[in-house]
Amino acid sequence: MTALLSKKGIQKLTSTKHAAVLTGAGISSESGVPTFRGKNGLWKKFKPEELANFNAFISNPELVWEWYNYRKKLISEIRPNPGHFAIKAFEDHFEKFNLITQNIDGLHKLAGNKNVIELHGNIHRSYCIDCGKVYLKLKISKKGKIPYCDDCGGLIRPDVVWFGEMLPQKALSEAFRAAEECDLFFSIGTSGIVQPAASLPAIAKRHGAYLIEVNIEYTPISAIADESLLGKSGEILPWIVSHLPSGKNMQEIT
Ligand code: BV8
Ligand code: ZN
Repeated sequence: MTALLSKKGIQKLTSTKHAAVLTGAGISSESGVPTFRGKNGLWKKFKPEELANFNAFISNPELVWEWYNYRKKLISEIRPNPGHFAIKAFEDHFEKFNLITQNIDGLHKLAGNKNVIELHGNIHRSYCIDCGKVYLKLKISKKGKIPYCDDCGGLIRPDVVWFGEMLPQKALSEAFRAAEECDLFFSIGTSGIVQPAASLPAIAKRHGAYLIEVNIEYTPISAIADESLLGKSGEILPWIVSHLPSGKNMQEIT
């Protein structure tokens, strides 16, 4: 593979003490998780306003649970890909490292990353909308069936952030802090559309970080990135790992 990063980019890999990464659905696409806006994206079949918002859930919990159960089942059958394992190698390499994800699939933790800032929640967690009881091992309910709380009978929902809902305060402030303090920020596999997550690369850049984007196409982030590496994260990230001073190759880390 030809050199992907510029000399300055390679130099940054060596000199950086504090790196931060923002991932979106693109990093999981090579594991088989459909993205939201890609050609066979989730939003093609469904509309976010119909599914990923609280009113949609209250008016049609069966449909929304059908959608999340479909995604939960799909995610339960897949594995992290080399892109996820490369980010685990980032965490091992950099003195200070923050991983911020918009994804709810839990694949970063499965790949071994210890600290994952989940901006939009986690599909493997649910909670009762009345008493707040958390359910970690909720079974996939039969089509048309919806789960109710065994403590109070309230409706159970996926523990994910829907459009129009606030992001978890702790996760959001950790993400903003990481973007403000890091020396090197990677934006990986995200279309850079959904706020406030999409503002993190610009915040990092404004605070002096070197901004590297990895995506199969240009996005609004490309306009401010120091380097936009066009290609699959499952190929580009292992290349970057092999150019870290610790220079592991992928066999050692998958
Ligand atoms: C909120 C969880 C306060 C659920 C999701 C300005 C400020 C604040 C809010 C807003 C604002 N303007 C508008 C809003 C409202 C809204 C918003 O941003 N709307 C957008 C559509 C304009 N934001 C919110 O509602 C947020 N809440 O801010 O609360 C508030 C409240 C009310 C009013 C104002 C403020 C909550 C947003 C969270 C929504 N939840 N997910 C679930 O998953 O079911 S969003 C979901 O979509 C993802 O989590 C992710 O964040 C987002 C999609 O993005 P991506 O991950 O980027 O995926 P996408 O498919 O778009 O792109 C994939 C990319 O990968 C592509 O670029 C592709 O080229 C690339 N790719 C594909 N394959 C590969 C690859 N790259 C590399 N390698 C590959 N192999
Ligand atoms: Zn309850």
